[in-house]
Amino acid sequence: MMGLGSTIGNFFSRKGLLLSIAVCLIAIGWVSFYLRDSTYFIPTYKALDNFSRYLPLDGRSEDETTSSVEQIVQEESNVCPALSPYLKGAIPLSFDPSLNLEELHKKYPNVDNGRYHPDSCRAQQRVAILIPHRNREKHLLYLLDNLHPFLQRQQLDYGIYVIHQAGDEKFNRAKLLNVGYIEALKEEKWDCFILHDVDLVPENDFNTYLCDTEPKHLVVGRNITGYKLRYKGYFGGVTAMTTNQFAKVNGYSNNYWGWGGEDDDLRIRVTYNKMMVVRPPQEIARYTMLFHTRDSGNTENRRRLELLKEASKVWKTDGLNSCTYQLLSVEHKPLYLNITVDIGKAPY
Ligand code: UDH
Ligand code: MN
Repeated sequence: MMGLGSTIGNFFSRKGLLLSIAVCLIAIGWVSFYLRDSTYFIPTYKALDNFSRYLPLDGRSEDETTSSVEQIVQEESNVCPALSPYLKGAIPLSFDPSLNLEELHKKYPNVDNGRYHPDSCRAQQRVAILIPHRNREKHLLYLLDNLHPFLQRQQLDYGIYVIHQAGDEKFNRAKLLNVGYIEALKEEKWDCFILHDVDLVPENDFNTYLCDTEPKHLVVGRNITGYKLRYKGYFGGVTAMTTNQFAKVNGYSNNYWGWGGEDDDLRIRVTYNKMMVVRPPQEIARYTMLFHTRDSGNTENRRRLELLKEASKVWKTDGLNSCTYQLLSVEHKPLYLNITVDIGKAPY
């Protein structure tokens, strides 16, 4: 009897052990799947895919480059550090209601046509900041007033582009950003694009406006929502993608007219192309959102769920390669380059 009892006991304890192992494995799998998305990622800025800046042929003739290896070595060693020594962390932001563009220009005389690069070192990447815009002049002033010193403290080689939608048609944030990408690349060999809402002001300059090996989402928290991520897959507001990452996903869809969905669509494109979304730590990726109500030309897009369902099927033919528009003007303002564009009419 004793023998049978212990055999049964063994059987149950072995079964129990197997069961607990299985439960543990499921739990580990679940936790790691969850963490994969929400892992806060400290950037390395290594192994980036398109950093022409490092190539000796950049901007020079072949003769000049082959002539001086020493010169190249010297320039390579002068690359700006991943973390600039001028960073200050979270300092008070500046919102001066009496500010106008002229005064702002005087405040930042070192910016030329929206462009700046550090004198003392060679920036790691060339970064274009794209801001979709219509009828938010005050927000634009506030953003520029905070962004220029912020980017300069980060020792970035950058250019700011404002892509202005002409006319009164429904707003299309995503298509404007596609236009910005295409037009900016006609002007400069940018390595990295920051897709930036006009009303989000970064609070902490450790939130570096450089691209990473994976698409980077920079807005973990906003003041108005207690600095919590809006939802797990949120990819809107401010996003950093290398020139190649953005090209790989064919940019944004051009078909989201009105508010909502275009950022989720981009996120689907990113995951469909086997890339991951990374985010800086929560304490750093903090933004102040400038107050606004819903703009009249940007009513909620009720088609967005329908469009999102099709995203993984249509991304190859709807995006950068199908972005048609009429360029109305390109103005070199002192603190930014303004692109005014007719992007057509919403079909719904
Ligand atoms: N944008 C404009 N002009 C517009 C509409 C949008 O410049 O008329 C740009 C701007 O860069 C803006 C971005 O598109 O930051 C995103 O649009 P949004 O700021 O309207 O989107 P958000 O999700 O707000 O911040 C949605 C409506 C909020 C209603 C608040 C009521 N509680
Ligand atoms: Mn907003």
